[in-house]
Amino acid sequence: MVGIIMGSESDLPVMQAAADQLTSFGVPFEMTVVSAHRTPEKMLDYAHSAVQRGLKVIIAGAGGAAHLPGMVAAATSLPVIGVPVKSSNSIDGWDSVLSILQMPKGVPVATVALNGAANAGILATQILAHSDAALLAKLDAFKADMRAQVDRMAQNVARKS
Ligand code: RP5
Repeated sequence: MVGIIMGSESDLPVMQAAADQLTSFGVPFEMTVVSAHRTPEKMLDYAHSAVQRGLKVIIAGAGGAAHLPGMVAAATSLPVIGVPVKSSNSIDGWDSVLSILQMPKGVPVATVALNGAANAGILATQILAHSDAALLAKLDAFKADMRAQVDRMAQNVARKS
């Protein structure tokens, strides 16, 4: 239901977190490498065939001059979540953040934090959950877990002070 694409295999250590998050919610996904600059035709084929292949959301990660998320968003009407990757060819990550974030009006990319692939997995699940009550319940449980973690941290801090 979710397509995870990245500009290079070198993005995998970051992008794996999106896959892990989807796995934890039981959301089916596919994951592959598609490069906007090195395989532009493959990128367009991927975007154009996404709906027929049953995808509902695309997560796209890339580093440096990161055109993959924006160009995929230009070629499909599915929601695209962009993950800026701090890659070896990145100056400091801002290049990737800004090239994914600053899309022109009409072609949005829901941009998460630098290397924030886990949030991309959560956001994709939230998009799918609006029409899936079981998935919404899993997200509610996930948020309850986070609340419990913070409660435990508060108790630890109170004990130490
Ligand atoms: C981008 O260039 C990729 O998304 C990756 O983040 C970066 C470096 O790619 P490699 O040189 O490691 O293939 O297109």
